[in-house]
Amino acid sequence: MIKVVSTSPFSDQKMGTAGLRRKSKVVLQPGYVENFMQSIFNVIGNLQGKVFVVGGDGRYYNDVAIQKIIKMAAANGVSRLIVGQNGFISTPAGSNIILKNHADGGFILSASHNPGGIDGDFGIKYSNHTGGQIPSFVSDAIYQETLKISEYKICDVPDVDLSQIGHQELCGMQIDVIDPVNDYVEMMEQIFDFTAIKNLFKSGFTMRFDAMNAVTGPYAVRIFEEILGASKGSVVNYVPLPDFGGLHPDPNMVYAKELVDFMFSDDAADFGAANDGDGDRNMILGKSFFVTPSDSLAILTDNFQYIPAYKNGIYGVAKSAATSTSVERVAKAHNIGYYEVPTGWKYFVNLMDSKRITFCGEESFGTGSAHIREKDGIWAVLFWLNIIAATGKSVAQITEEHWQKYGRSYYVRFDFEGVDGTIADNLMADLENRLSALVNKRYGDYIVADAGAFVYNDPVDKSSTKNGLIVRFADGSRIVYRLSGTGSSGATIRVYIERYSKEDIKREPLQMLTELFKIAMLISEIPERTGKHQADVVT
Ligand code: G16
Repeated sequence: MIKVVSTSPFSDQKMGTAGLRRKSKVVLQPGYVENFMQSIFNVIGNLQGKVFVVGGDGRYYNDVAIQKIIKMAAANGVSRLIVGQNGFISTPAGSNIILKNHADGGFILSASHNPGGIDGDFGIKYSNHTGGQIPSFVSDAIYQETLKISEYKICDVPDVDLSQIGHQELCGMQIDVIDPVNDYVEMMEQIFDFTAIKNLFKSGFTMRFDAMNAVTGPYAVRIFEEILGASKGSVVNYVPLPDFGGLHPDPNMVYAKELVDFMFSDDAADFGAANDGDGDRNMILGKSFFVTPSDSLAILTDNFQYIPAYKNGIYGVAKSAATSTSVERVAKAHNIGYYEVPTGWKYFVNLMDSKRITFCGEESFGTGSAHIREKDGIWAVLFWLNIIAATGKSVAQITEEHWQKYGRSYYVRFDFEGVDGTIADNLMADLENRLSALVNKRYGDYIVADAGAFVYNDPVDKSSTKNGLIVRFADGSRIVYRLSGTGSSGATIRVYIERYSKEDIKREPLQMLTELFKIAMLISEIPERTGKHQADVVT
């Protein structure tokens, strides 16, 4: 039943920040998924005895791609696959299933926060036995393999029924279809004080969780409504749809508009939150109040003592270089380790495995801990609920008290989307060349203290990664420039701007950053080179 099919390479199967992401129509090309998967299997090598986890966020083509992967895994000699019922598994739940089952890795079919549907994006995230996504040297090897692949193996059998939980066999491979929500709920119950959160809801506390028609709907309904007692209807957009109901499942102030409008209205709930397509990102809101992901990481870290799983102490904390420096001040105050890594959750994995850090987070709406090796949207929401339950304070109170204690990093990210790839590459290369000459230069009130590329030397595997350019000013303000690695067409230039204030903590971020934005444009020549004077997305 094993068929060997001849194929020719695609030249564009290089993984980005988190796996392979392409337009759905690109992935639909005959052999596209097959070539990519066979390249992975070839790089892994001997698959006898190996166990993998497979699932996805339910987006368009999830159902087709998962059948291909199952049949190819069987043909390539994989011993066992653990598959989410109906092909669904969120990214954090997948990481947990890999770790819990000591699996050799897993495949989550998702383009994360990118829109889905035939005109949207599709993607494949590949994790190894750590439960985290593979390091760059492995993805580089896979890319090389995709460039020379000439055949793939597939079991020539009808589709597997993934609707029923249980065991089955395919071409000598065992398939276990599981309810992916169960294990995840069990893990959350072990981390947080569910009794305190139940009492919070009993006292009349209200929340709205927007699952954005994506994978976390069933997890959120089970946890927030059925177990913790949030009133029915607290979770909205909870049915995962192949095109996310036309939503752009990116939980930020722009794309989670429905939730943001509600939370800034007179009818707002006490607490609001959203997750993205595959459930690893989160956004936290209070009544007419938004918490930046950078502040959220700092606040969670500062309040670890309220959480049963962390109350006895935490290792250090890490953030991506582009994330604001809020958490650095918390790390100093608690005298714990502090690390800055390139953008990409995979860079946290070694730090977690070597017990250097417990918490980590990124400006891109990702927060998580060493309970798994991916960022975790629902975990972050539960963490906030647990702090609120323990302190009796609102989201705004908790955040404002944090600023009073530590000062505030005003922080905004500006995205310039759909830029021609060559223009973006040249812009970054030229900017890098110019940076050292900027040191000591004055721009209005700001003097450049230091400027250069961000280079990370991993303390565990000793690899070195260059990612983004940083301009630091004498007052601690920063401008970071990066090219996004998660888009599926054109280039996106991200400009992250931060300004710290110890006392002046209640101002409008955009107002506080007006001058720095002008400086950022001047230094980078973005308007002249791209024709864009304003960012397409501001978060
Ligand atoms: C992925 C990575 C994150 C990264 C984000 C943004 O998230 O896992 O570590 O911060 O992309 O990357 P970029 O700025 O390169 O677009 P996700 O949720 O998309 O898998």
